[in-house]
Amino acid sequence: ILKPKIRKILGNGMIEEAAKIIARSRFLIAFTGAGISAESGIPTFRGRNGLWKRHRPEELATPEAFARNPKLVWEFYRWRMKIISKAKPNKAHLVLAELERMGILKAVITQNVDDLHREAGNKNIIELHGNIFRVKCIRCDYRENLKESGRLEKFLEDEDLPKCPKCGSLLRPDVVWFGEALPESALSKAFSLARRADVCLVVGTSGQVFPAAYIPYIVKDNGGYVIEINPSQSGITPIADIFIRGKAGEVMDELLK
Ligand code: BV8
Ligand code: ZN
Repeated sequence: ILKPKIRKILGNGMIEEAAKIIARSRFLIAFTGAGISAESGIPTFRGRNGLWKRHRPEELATPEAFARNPKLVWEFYRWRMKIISKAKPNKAHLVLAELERMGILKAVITQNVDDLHREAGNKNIIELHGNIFRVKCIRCDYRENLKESGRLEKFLEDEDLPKCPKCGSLLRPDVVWFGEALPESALSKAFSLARRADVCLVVGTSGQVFPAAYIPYIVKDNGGYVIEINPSQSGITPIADIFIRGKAGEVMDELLK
């Protein structure tokens, strides 16, 4: 792994440094994970009280799990959809929207399925793992964004297995499960953005899920800077030029000051 150019100085000595690098950047991208939504009240996956502590991902976020027990998988996703539909973007999301409005942030590449970057006002968003408010048919090409179609409320009250209005087959969450390929167009767009970026702001990811976690490595391999914000070290920290130990909402509030 390429040795970071700047010594990692923990704490907020780095916030000014990071703010300068972001302000001077030519092509800034953000790469976000569940941690950026933690302060919006959405549980992360691998943290202390993360989702995968209480549930086993192999039982809930794989095609085999859905084939074996669609009812259990839909219970899990409806439960998450209820929490996420009540969640609001936090300061970290809002700062990314502001950076895009200022013309500094070119794109947000997110692993999150919670739609909070869109709610915060970002326009150029790449959703590598899909979107929890979208459902798709397991058989035909039917897809529906329940938020846009206004059917979300009713869908969440329902306890039955949702059926495709076109062909009657089962509907599934339009998210990427383990063992499934990421959407080709999203992945290739994300990789080309990462190759163009001179700075990548990595927020709230443990950096353990691939191929998404390659994004900061690609920026690094192309001579770009990696700035990471996370309360604890992650799989990305070894290649971060700047590691700011802290919560996304709090640190990013400082970034814009
Ligand atoms: C693929 C679904 C191939 C949607 C998710 C062995 C066996 C099987 C598979 C593999 C294997 N080894 C590698 C693999 C591949 C596998 C993988 O990477 N597994 C890992 C776990 C080892 N990847 C896949 O299966 C991918 N597909 O490879 O397909 C293929 C190719 C071609 C053709 C066919 C097949 C698919 C990966 C996508 C899986 N889907 N979720 C959903 O239900 O949400 S994964 C899940 O993890 C989420 O999508 C999430 O986005 C993603 C990454 O997690 P993070 O976002 O990083 O969240 P995490 O909880 O881990 O970390 C939170 C961080 O926030 C922590 O660092 C914490 O410190 C920090 N934090 C906490 N509070 C705050 C904070 N930060 C800032 N502020 C705070 N306040
Ligand atoms: Zn169908």
